[in-house]
This record gives sequence, structure tokens and C-alpha cells, in this order.
Amino acid sequence: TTLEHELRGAIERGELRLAFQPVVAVPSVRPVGAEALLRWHHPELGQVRPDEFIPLAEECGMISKLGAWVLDQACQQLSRWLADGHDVWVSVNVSPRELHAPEYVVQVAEALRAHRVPPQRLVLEITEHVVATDLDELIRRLTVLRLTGVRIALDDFGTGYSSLGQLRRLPIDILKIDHSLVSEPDGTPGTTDLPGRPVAPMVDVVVRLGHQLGLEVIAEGVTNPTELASVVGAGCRFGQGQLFGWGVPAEHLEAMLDAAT
Ligand code: G
Ligand code: G
Ligand code: G
Ligand code: MN
Ligand code: NA
Repeated sequence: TTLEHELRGAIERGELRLAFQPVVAVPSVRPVGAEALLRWHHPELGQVRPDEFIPLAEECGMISKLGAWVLDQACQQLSRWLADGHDVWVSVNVSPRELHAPEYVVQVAEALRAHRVPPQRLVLEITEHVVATDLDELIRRLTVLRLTGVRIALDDFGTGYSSLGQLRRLPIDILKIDHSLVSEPDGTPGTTDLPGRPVAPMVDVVVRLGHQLGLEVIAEGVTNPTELASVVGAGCRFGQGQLFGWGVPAEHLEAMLDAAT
């Protein structure tokens, strides 16, 4: 396709950027981390959404190249923030195809080495959806990645693919509660949200589960003070979402870090 053709040249033409979405400690709302989110600005097509071009990159065998670029850029930015004295971590999203590529662990180690990043400052986000695949193989992959010293986050948790038995076996460090368990339905007519039950009990139980498994827990999709109160009430220590900010250019996140110190 033509989009595929355009994507092949996007790195060389400098059309890719990373946006950084703050992860904050709650209730202090102090920024402590950032999730790197890939952005593609095409000169004619404008912004192309990652949910469009990431699956395309996976299909056409480009994900490894894109992922290596993301790792390198994220580590470069992270090393600058650390050099400036900020106590911060950066996470990157890892697609299932990347995770299963033999060269991935080498790319991670290389990005850490090239930018002299302490490995525990880098977090790899694995979507809960990969748990549906071969569990033993996934455990082996994550175990090897963790030997580099990076931390692993299970992303989108609660969207339905992993059982509690599987969760217990996964070598991970962080649980990211999916926004669908954190954001209250906005009640706008025409949205697809079912009226349903309040989100607070869901947040409570997932936070307790995570902590009892020895994991850090991050609540995603915090959009208003009521949801923040539920998250804090559940004992959750970290939040992310619209209330604290969308993904922003590195300089903007840096300003937030500066303001907090
Ligand atoms: O902000 P948002 O539209 O960026 O993200 C849409 C989806 O794209 C999310 O599921 C997110 O995890 C994914 N995504 C964003 N950046 C990357 C990336 O660098 N690599 C991969 N594999 N997925 C990403
Ligand atoms: O799948 P993953 O969790 O990596 O995707 C992150 C996606 O969630 C990005 O598209 C990001 O822009 C989006 N996002 C960030 N904060 C919020 C929020 O408060 N509400 C919703 N609905 N989406 C959010
Ligand atoms: O910040 P800006 O004025 O560009 O945001 C316009 C609207 O677009 C916001 O109210 C928000 O709903 C949405 N938005 C902004 N950034 C993101 C993003 O990174 N991911 C998603 N999913 N939506 C965003
Ligand atoms: Mn993520
Ligand atoms: Na998520």
C-alpha cells in the first residue's frame, strides 16, 4: 500500500517523534515517569495514528526497525533527564511481534549501553493481549529481558485476556490498570459505554492484587478528580491520564520535571 511505502522512509525523512505522557505519583501529582508514545507526522497526510501504522509496521516487517528507533530515542532522552538530575523513568511500548523477535533483547541492551542508562530506569510495556499466546515462551522472553535489568510493565491490565493464574506466573514488575477500569463512563448520549457499575471497586481490587503480588501499580486513564480520589483511596501510588496531561514533546515534559524540583 502507499501508506506502507511512506512509512518505509519516515525515519530517514525525520517524520517520527516521541511524545511523552507523564506518570505521576499520587496524591502529590509529582511527575516520576513518562510513557514514550510514537508520533508520525507525514507532510501530506498529517498526523497518522499509531493504532494505524504500528499494525502496518508489524505486517510489513518494519516493526523491528521502528522499535529500535523508539528504544534509542527514549534512552537518549532519558539519559539527558538523568544527567540533569531528574529522578525519572521512561517506558516504551513493545508490540508482540517485537517481543518475539530474537534480536529484541540485543536492541534493548544496545540502547541502554549507547546512552549509559541505568537499566532499572527503562520500563518495557507489554500489552496484556500477548498473554493469550504461548505462556511458557512469554515467560522465557520476559525473563531474558529482565536479565538486562529493565523493568517490565503489564499494560492494559483488565481488558480480558490474562487469567489470575497466568498473572501469578509472569515475571513482571508493574501492573498498569487499563483506562476502562479507571475512567467513569462520561454518560454522554451516544457513547458506547454501558451504564454499568462504579469503577472504584474495580480499582480497589486490582490495586490490592498488584501490591500483594509485589508489583507497583499505575492507574491509567485518570481524567477527573473523582477518579483520582478512587485511585488514591485504593492505595495506588501512581497515575496517568488526561487529568495529568496527554503525551507532550520532550521539552514540555522537561518543564514539568523542572517545576517539580
Ligand atoms: O497515544 P496513543 O494514540 O499513542 O497510542 C495508541 C496505541 O499505540 C497504544 O496502544 C500504544 O500502546 C501504541 N503505541 C504508541 N507508541 C508505540 C510504540 O512506540 N511502539 C508500539 N509498539 N506501540 C506504540
Ligand atoms: O495501550 P496504551 O495504554 O499504551 O495506550 C496509551 C493510549 O492511551 C494513548 O493513545 C494515549 O494517548 C491514551 N490515553 C492517555 N491518557 C488517556 C486518558 O486519560 N483517557 C483515555 N481514554 N486515553 C488516554
Ligand atoms: O491537547 P489538544 O488540544 O491537542 O487536545 C485535543 C483533544 O484531543 C483532547 O481534548 C483529547 O481528547 C485529545 N487528545 C490529545 N492528545 C491525545 C493523545 O495523545 N491521545 C488521545 N487518544 N487523545 C488525545
Ligand atoms: Mn502503554
Ligand atoms: Na494501557
